[in-house]
Order: sequence, then structure tokens, then C-alpha cells
Amino acid sequence: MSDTLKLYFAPGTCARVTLTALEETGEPFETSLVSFMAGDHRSPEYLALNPAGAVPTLETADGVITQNSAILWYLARKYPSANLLPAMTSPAAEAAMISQLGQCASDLHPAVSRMAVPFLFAATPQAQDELRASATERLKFLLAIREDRLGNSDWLLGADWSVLDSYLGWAWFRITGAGFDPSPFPAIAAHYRRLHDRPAVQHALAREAAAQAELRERGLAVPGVNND
Ligand SMILES: N[C@@H](CCC(=O)N[C@@H](CS)C(=O)NCC(=O)O)C(=O)O
Repeated sequence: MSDTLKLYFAPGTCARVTLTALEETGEPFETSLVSFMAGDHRSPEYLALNPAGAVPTLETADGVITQNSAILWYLARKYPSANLLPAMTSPAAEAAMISQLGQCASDLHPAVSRMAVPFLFAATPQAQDELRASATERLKFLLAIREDRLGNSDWLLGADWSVLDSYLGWAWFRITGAGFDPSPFPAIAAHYRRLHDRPAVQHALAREAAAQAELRERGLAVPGVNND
């Protein structure tokens, strides 16, 4: 157990969502860079923390937490003044917010991965092309809902930013970096630019850039992520 918050992350991954949330809390935290190319995520030490062998993982004074949605929920409840999620005053309001996080983690994220890195899921070039095409269609469907919302408000939940906005920002970064056509989604593109005005996002990206430079230096940058 760790007295301080410690995030295991890799640049360009969905751990950016938790990295940004930690920056938003203003709490001090440490990071530990996980190199996929070096196989850090399959080491016995890392698997003991996170049996799924994925990032993010957060060590806290309350124990180790895995899964973006659980970490975000924990941070939102532990540090309410950071307003990572809106105040929830009933079981139904909590369920609605868990639903929103689930839509990011279980609907959006898998489609992002299959569109951006289909070779992790399908063996042959033809199967990869088919997977990328079907994931692209799924993304268009999932993003249309968010495009509508952002046509009417600055942030997904209305006037106030929440971690759901960071989730969408990470998804947008990954898919547009992998060739997804942004033109049908001008409100999401504007939302992505708006996100970058937030100091917490800038701090998170600076941490990622330093981590990416370290990976490049060690010859461990993942091809296709962050311009490598
Ligand atoms: N459901 C998990 C997904 C985590 C995940 O897939 N992370 C990716 C990076 S975006 C990863 O670490 N992949 C390495 C692997 O699974 O081998 C969450 O939301 O935390």
C-alpha cells in the first residue's frame, strides 16, 4: 500500500484520462512509466498490481485500484472539490453516472482500440481491415450522440467539465491520429480544442511528452502512437 497516489501509465493510452483527472484534483502524485515494448505490463510485479496487465493502475492509501472507470469514480468521491463528476444526490443519479462511465469504458474504448490498433485483435491484413471498418462505423454511431450534445453545450454534461470530457478527448486523439475522418464531427473537434485550454490537460500532456521522450531515448516508443 502506498501513502501517496501513484499512477502506472503509458503515454497515448487511456491512462491519459486518469492522469488528467489526477492533475485536476491538484493532489500530489507520482507516476511510474509502463513500457509495453519492454513487457513491463506482463512482469509478475505489475500483474500482482493489475492482473489484466493493462494501464492505468492507481496505488492509493486505500489500496490498489484498476480500471479507468473505478479509478475515476474513486477520485471523484475522494476529492469532491475537484468536481470530476457532478454531485450525486440519489441512487438513480449515481447509476446514471456509472452508466456514463460504462459507456466510455465498455462502448467507446473497445471501438477506439479496434479502429486504431486492429492488429492487436485480428491476425490477417484482411481481418484487420474488416475490423477497422466495422469499428469505424461503430464509432460514427457512438460519436453522433456526443456530437449532438456538444452542439448545445461546451461539455458533455452541460456547462461544467467532467472526466467524461477527458475520456472523449482521449478517444478523439487516438482515432484521429489513426486516420478517422473528423469532418462530420465539428462540435467534437471544437470540444477537443477547448479541452486543451485546461491547465490540468496541459500538465498531463507535458508529463506524457516527458515519458514519451524517455521511451524514445530507450528505443521503446510504441510505433503508431504519439507520432512514433
Ligand atoms: N478496461 C480497462 C482497459 C485498459 C486498457 O485496455 N488499457 C490499454 C491501454 S489503452 C492497455 O494497457 N493495453 C495493454 C494490454 O492490454 O496488453 C480500463 O478501462 O482501464
